[in-house]
Amino acid sequence: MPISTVNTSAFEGQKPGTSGLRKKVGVFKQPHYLENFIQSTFNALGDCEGKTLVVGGDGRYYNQTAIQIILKMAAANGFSHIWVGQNGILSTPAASCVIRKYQAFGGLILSASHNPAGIDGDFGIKFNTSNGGPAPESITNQIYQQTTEISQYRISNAADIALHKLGLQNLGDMTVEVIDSVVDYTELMASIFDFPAIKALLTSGDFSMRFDAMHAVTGPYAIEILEKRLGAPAGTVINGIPLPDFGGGHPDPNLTYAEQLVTELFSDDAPDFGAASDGDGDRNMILGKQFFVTPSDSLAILAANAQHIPAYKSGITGIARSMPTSQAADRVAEKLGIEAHETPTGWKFFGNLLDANRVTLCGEESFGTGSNHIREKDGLWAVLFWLNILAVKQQSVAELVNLHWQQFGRNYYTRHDYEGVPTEQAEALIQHLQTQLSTLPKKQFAERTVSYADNFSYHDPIDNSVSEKQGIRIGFEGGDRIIYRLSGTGTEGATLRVYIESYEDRPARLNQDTQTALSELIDLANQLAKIVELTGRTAPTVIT
Ligand code: VG1
Ligand code: CO
Repeated sequence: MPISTVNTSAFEGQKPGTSGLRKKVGVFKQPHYLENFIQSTFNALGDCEGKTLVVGGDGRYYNQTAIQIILKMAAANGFSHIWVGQNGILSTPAASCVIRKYQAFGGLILSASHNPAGIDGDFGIKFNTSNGGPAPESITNQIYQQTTEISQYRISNAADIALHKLGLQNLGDMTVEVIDSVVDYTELMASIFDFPAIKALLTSGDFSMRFDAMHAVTGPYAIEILEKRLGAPAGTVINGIPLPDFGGGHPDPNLTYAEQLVTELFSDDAPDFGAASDGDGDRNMILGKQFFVTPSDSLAILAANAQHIPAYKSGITGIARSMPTSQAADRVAEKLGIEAHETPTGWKFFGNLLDANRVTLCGEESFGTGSNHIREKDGLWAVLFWLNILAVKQQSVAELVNLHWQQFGRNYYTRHDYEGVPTEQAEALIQHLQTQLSTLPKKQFAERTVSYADNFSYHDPIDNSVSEKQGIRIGFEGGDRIIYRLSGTGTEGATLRVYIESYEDRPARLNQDTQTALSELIDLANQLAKIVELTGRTAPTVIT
C-alpha cells in the first residue's frame, strides 16, 4: 500500500499541558496540525517498527476523523498492530486498562476531558506509555521539541477502517483490531469489587441511586455495570447517551456543572446516593442525600476503608495526592503507618510511585481518584468503591463522612477558579506573589502565622527528576494553606485556581458551611494576590 511523505512546517504552541495537547477543534482541523503532532509523538518515541498501540477517545466531535488519520500514520510509521475501541470509543480509564491488559507499547487517547465539545468546542490528544499512564515530562518535552523541528510526516493512502465492525482488519501491513469498548473494563471492575454485595444493596429496595453520565463517554460503561451487571433499575443512569457535543453541556462533575444531578440530590425526596463523571470518564463526584463529599475527603475516606474492598483487603502501601489536594489523606496515611506523597497536579506524576508499589491509592482535589489497577484516575471505579463501602457498612454517605471527621478531624476545603483571565494579568499576579514569597515566613495575619511560602518543586523519589514552579504555596502553622496556580488544561486565556484549606478537630465545629468556615482565609488569599486589583474580578467563576 503506497505511503506518502508530506512536507510540512512547524506550528507554534504544540506543547502538551497538564494532560496532553488541548486546543479548539478549529485549531486541530487546520491542514497538517493533527498530523504534525502525531508524527512528532512518533519521532519522540524513536523506532516504531513492529510496535503496538491502543487508540480511542471520548467520542466528542472530530474523534473518528482524527482516529482514521492516526491509524494511517501509525501504519506508515511501522506499527504492526492497533487496538481501537468500537466507533472510536474508549474512556480514559478503559484505555489505560486495555494498554496494560494487552501489553501494548502505548496508547493515544483523544479527549479534552470536561472541556465543552462540538464544532466550536475543544479537542485533545495525549500519549500514554506501556504502563497505561500519561507520558512523563521527559517524553512530553521531547514531543514538544519534535513539534518545533518537524518538516515531514508519513501517512498511508489506504482506505478508512470500519470502526463499527468488531474484529481484525488490515491497513497496509498493519492490523487493526476493533474491540468492544466496555468489556475489558467491566471485567477489571468485577475483579476489584464485591459485585454480589453491591448488587444486593442496589436491589434491596431500600437504596436508590442516580448516576449522571452528562452525555459523555461513561454512559455505556455505567449502563453496562450499574444497570445490567449490578441490577440497578433502568433509569439509574441519566444522560447516558454519548453525544458528539455532550448535549451542549459542560461535562465537569462538580456542584456548578452537574446541576441536574445536584438539584435532585438536594431535593426533599433525594436518592441515597448520587454520582457523576466527566467527558472522558476519569473524574467522579460523590453525593449523598443532601450531602456533598469533597474529592479530597473522598480520597481519605476510601483509604480509611480500603480493607473492606476485595482488591485492597490485605492493605494499601501508601497514598499520593496532588499538592493542592487537602491534607485529609495524610492523616489517614499517618494512622495506617504508610507512606504519604505530595506530587504536582496531573496524573502523570503518580505513575512512578504506582509502578514502584510505593502507593496504592492516588487522588486530586479536581474530582480525580484512582489506584494501582490502572494508571489513570477512574470515575466509575470511585463510584463502585463508594457503593462497596456503603454495602459493607450499611451506613449513609453523611454518616460515613461525619464519623470520619470525628475520628480524623475535618479539612475544610474550597477551590476558587477565575476563568478566562487575560494571560498577562494572570502571569503578573503569579509574579506578584512570587516576589513576596521570601518576606512571608513568620509573618502574622490575624491569628495565623506563615510557616513557609514557596513555589512548589517536586523531586520524584523514583527517577530523581525535578519539576519546578508547580504552584505557589503559603502554609500556616497548624496546617492551613493557600495555594495558587494557573491551569494547564484551558484553551482560552488563563484560569487562576486558588485552593484554600483549614483543619478543624473541635467537635462543635465540624459541621459548618465551608465558605463560612474558610471566609477569613479566602479574604486573605484575595488580599495577598491582589486578585481584584490585578484582574478586575470581584468573584470567582466557579467555586468547588
Ligand atoms: C486540571 C486539574 C488536574 C487534572 C487535570 C486533568 O488541570 O486541576 O487536577 O489532573 O485537569 O484532568 P489544570 O492544569 O487545569 O488545573 V482531566 O479529567 O481534564 O484529564
Ligand atoms: Co477527565
